[in-house]
Amino acid sequence: MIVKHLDQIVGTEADVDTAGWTSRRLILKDVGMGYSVHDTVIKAGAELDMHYKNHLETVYLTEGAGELVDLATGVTHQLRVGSIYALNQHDHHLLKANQGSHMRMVCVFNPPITGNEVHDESGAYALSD
Ligand code: 9YT
Repeated sequence: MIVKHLDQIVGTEADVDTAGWTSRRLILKDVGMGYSVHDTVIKAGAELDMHYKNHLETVYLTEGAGELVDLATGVTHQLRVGSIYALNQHDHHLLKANQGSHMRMVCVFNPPITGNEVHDESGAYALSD
């Protein structure tokens, strides 16, 4: 059994900070669950163009509000606390946190990420092997 607290992640190499987001990687590939789980904060006003070609991702919003644009269709979805989305088709998308409001989200990746991935120029994470 694995039991941890966010406090044990903050400030370690599993706490990854970028210009638009901070991701605290709680459960990673090394523990063998088959997925990774992250507590992620999208910074207020950030706009992120992402395309996880190598991963499936589900995201559950626990704080804040924003928008999710499906870049294949142009459809915009409003996000608020309790919204969940699943990128079941490796969907190319734009995630926007409202001005003045961060978004805090639980993110689950399949396959799991290893820990310190950041987006490449296409908005993807590389596969670990
Ligand atoms: C929702 C999303 O994809 N945000 C970017 C960071 C990523 N989810 C992560 O690694 O936690």
